[in-house]
Amino acid sequence: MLLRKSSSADVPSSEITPQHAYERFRLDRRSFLGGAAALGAAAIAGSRLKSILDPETEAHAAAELQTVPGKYTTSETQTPFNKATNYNNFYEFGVEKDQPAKNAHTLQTRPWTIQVTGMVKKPLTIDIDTLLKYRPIENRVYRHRCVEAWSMVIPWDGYSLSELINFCQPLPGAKYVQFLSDLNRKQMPELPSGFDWPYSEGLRMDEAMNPLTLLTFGCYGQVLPNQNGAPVRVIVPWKYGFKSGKSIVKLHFTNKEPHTLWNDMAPNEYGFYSNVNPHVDHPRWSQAHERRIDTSFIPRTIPTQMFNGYSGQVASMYAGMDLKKNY
Ligand SMILES: Nc1nc2c(c(=O)[nH]1)N[C@H]1C(S)=C(S)[C@@H](COP(=O)(O)O)O[C@H]1N2
Ligand SMILES: [Mo]
Repeated sequence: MLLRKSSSADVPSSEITPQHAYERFRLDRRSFLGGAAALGAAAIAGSRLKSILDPETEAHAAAELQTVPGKYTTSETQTPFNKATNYNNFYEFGVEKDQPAKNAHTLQTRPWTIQVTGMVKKPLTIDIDTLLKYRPIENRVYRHRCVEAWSMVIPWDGYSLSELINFCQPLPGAKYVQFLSDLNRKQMPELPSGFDWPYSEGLRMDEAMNPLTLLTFGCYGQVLPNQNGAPVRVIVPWKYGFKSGKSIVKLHFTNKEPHTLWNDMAPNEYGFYSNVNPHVDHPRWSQAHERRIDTSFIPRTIPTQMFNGYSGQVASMYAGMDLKKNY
């Protein structure tokens, strides 16, 4: 609806790109945010002018999201956009780190709906553009720690997943939520065999409701690049990156621990919890340190923090649990 491919007269045909559709979308978001609208008009004029003067900014400016500053933001040096969008795990588009950036352009992110099923009072199918407008989009800079012992610092844009969960009203018996990613073999010509697609992940209900858990639509103030999980993904910053499913099409509420792709593949290596924990090593490598991918030419090796540095927000959820057993 908002992202109609327009051939409207105000845009020269040479410039009809999805970016212009995004610009229209950005205007719509601004009207949703009401109070921010007045500020917005000047900003748009400014960014238009900038993109005319500097074609380099065009691609970036076009997919901008209107965001408000978020909580839980780290001030650590951010990973540059180019690194965060060219070094990815998104196996549906190839298993090498540089493949998603090359291949994920085939993913079509409109129209896109998210289904909410299982143990909820209000099962629903919701359009991505409705979801985008449901709450103001916050910018939150999170540490992002892959189980492969590298990490980034990424400014994500979204709102707490709890906002959507509250809307759906889980039944008292719902103890877990499963996240299913899109599976479209036509749009995923590199889909590797040997995996139980679609990608699936899950959280315990209290983890899903934790305010840190982010329903994520963008990064760096822009809509998510496809390789980062467009148009919507989950970010669970105190867990290893694989818990943060990309390109989500379904949330399923259940009373038992859902199956997850990596846990099915290698249960001794990838537990259901997968909290970042420097004291619990992966069977094949240490988790005590990580390679921080940021502005330095060669990634620095730094100590890994318990719960990726989010103990204050999450440790109480695991009180009394043996985290060596529940890895
Ligand atoms: N659908 C899907 N989601 C996924 C993955 C994947 O292969 N497919 N990889 C996971 C892993 S291992 C990590 S580390 C993060 C990477 O997110 P990023 O590429 O945006 O940094 O996405 C996670 N979500
Ligand atoms: Mo990962």
